[in-house]
Amino acid sequence: MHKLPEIRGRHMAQNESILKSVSNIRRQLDEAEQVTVTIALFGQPGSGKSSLVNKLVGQPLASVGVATDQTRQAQTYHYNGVHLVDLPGFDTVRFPKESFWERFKMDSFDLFLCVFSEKLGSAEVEFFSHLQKHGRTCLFVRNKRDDIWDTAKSVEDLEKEIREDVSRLVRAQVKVYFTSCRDDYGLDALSEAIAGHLPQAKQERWIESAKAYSRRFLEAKLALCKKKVRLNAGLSAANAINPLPGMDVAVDISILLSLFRSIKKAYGLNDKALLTSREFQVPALAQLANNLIKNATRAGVIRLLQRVATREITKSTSKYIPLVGQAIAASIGYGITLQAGNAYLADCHELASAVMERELLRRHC
Ligand SMILES: Nc1nc2c(ncn2[C@@H]2O[C@H](COP(=O)(O)OP(=O)(O)O)[C@@H](O)[C@H]2O)c(=O)[nH]1
Ligand SMILES: [Mg+2]
Repeated sequence: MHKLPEIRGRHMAQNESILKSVSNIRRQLDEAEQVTVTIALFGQPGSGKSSLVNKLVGQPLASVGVATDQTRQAQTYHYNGVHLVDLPGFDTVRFPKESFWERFKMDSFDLFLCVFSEKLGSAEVEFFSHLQKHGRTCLFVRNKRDDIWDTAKSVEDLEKEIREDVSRLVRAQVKVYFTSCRDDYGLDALSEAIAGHLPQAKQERWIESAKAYSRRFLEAKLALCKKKVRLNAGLSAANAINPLPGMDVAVDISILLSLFRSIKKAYGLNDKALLTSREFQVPALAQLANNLIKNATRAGVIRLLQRVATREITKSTSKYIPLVGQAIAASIGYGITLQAGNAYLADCHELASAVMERELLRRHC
């Protein structure tokens, strides 16, 4: 009996520590959720800006091949915290250079992409010099690399000429990224370069939202999602409001549900594509694709949790590294939700990797 106050004291301390960890996790997740990446694309109509927008995020956001009116407004495309802005022509009658900067809030962009497919125009050169003056970062993207061809010269020589020509025109030694929206050439290097020019938090937003064109990028997505699973597992276990039938464990299923959906989104796996795209209908992948849809429902989350719970309950929970606060990490609810989250993530990663291997194979054939 005399031990009671001490135990109660320990309980209170534990509760306090849980509350503190929960608010820490929530803050971390909220902060990450609010991070956005805003990238401007500029360049001649027909150079492939709309195509690049779609390719970079892997979603059909912009209409391709639509003759663009140089005097129109800026066009913004949103995907999962990434905003891609197709800027109108610089220094036109409607948007003269004097007011362009303020009008299109140039200071709000994280990065600029100058997209061209022919000789760089004088408007692009002038706009770049404004960007330089304001200390803004601009990457040069020579799109339609598949069109670079000459009977007398190699593609490498032609690329070198283009690089030298751009550097001469903008009077600076600049790197040129060669891309093709037709065969996906160079999209991996461009996307990685975009990530590399962003500060840490924005880099994570980019990695989460952009389409992966390399195994390395896919691995970076995996690492980010693992971190998300860990944090959400902690939150779900601490928020325990849904008892799992037949088990002495409760978790917050809605947290896991939205976690699963955000993982699916990070891998660009939307339900419509999973159900209809030929990509996922090959026998080896169809079952996996189906599971990803089924498991991202309330019933699916519960099923997955129960499956891992039976296994986890018999194991010691002490092995969990207390990354999200000692008390939560030691709980069985945390262990189960962590395992379920990682199982869902592993399936998404496996499917995305299989699709990427097929894409890489096609590209190198
Ligand atoms: N061959 C080739 N055509 C491309 C490439 N990127 C875009 N296109 C085509 O070029 C045209 C203009 O593309 P679009 O993205 O609408 O250019 P925008 O006017 O700059 O937005 C369309 O017919 C595209 O299909 C590419 O890398 N290679
Ligand atoms: Mg366009």
